[in-house]
Amino acid sequence: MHAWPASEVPALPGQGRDLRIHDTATGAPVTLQPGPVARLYVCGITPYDATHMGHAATYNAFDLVQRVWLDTKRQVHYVQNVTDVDDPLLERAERDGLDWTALAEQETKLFREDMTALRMLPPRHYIGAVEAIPGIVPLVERLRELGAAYDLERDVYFSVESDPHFGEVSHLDAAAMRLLSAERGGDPDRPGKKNPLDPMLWMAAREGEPSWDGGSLGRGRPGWHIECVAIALDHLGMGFDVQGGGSDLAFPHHEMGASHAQVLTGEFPMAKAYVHAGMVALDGEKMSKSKGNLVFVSRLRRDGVDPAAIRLALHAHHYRSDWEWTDQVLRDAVARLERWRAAVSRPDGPAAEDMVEAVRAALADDLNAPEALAAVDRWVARQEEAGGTDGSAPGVVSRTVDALLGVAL
Ligand code: 5CA
Ligand code: ZN
Repeated sequence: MHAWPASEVPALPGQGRDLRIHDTATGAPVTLQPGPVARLYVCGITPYDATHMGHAATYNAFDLVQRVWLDTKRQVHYVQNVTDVDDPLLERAERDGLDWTALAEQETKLFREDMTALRMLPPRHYIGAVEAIPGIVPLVERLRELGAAYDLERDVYFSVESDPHFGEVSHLDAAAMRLLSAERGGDPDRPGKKNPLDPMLWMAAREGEPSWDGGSLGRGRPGWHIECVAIALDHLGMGFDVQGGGSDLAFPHHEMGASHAQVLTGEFPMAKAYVHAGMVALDGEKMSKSKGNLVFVSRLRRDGVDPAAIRLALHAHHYRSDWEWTDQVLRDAVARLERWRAAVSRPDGPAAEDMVEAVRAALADDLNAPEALAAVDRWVARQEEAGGTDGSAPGVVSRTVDALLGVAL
């Protein structure tokens, strides 16, 4: 599928810094030193509803990852999927009397518009689950040959015990895994499984549901984790730099994906860092399509909110924290945007080199966007109080905010 258009990323004076980022698997920060091409996989949406602020916050975190890398003059090879066939999508289409493909297409289109408005850098490869099926089938067949997969009725399951590293992404105990597996698309209580946690790789065709030719697997559709693995291995290969998503994906999704990939290739690890964004809540509960407590990016845009203010609202929270969306968060961001725009629209100002370095340092240190905002705020305050004579400073500030924070002033 096609992605969305890229906005320009201006080059900045001086030297970018290597990204140090918290890795869920080691529970510690790691300094990533990608080659000339950094490799990033971020899990995409399941397109059955519009982009909400939780999605936007997660994609914002990984947009910052790219911007820090681009500032070090690396290229970024970024891959994202669209889970355009899965239970929740089929269920929503059924509930609303819609054709599931039309629903997926419509919501993916809106996601692209939202991402473009927010100036999120697009993936180089944007791949739907459906288009990935021809690549998924041989992987499942291979796992079967390796004895890492087994059939149950006509479905095919992955055996978590086939990966000696299983559990090393999320570090949860068996009881917690079982609970999360039941909550997040697994079926731990299905009789006949070797281990209750074993996830489905291939679901045999069900009456009234879409299915595809699966070669020796028979007709059916892919499981969720193998979808992302097939796409990541196809476009990035093993040992890529960052596997990203919200914290609700650490288990089972990223744990299972890592195990699939590690067993398939015999290599370890799948990714050098597993990076997870915190959950955005509304009225005290995680924003989620299934609960319906949502603030949509498109709704705010329709109400006339400047997408740049939405970005600033996202940056005001550290990506790893769980936080609550409120009207005040947005009001603060709107006010900040206005002040920043006024400050950079003057023809000169106080020198900005320190600010560039402070923004760089903040982002390179586990994407500390709130600290980056504070550094810009300090320059803006100096501009408001005393001004300055440096004719290049306003331009340097606006290019820094554009290149590193994705905000066009
Ligand atoms: N298609 C799968 C990934 S392969 C999926 O999880 N789709 S999703 O539409 O449910 O979520 C898309 C991304 O948004 C995921 O990274 C998820 O972790 C993140 N996300 C979902 N809800 C929130 C939330 N309330 N706060 C922060 N991030 C969220
Ligand atoms: Zn995924």
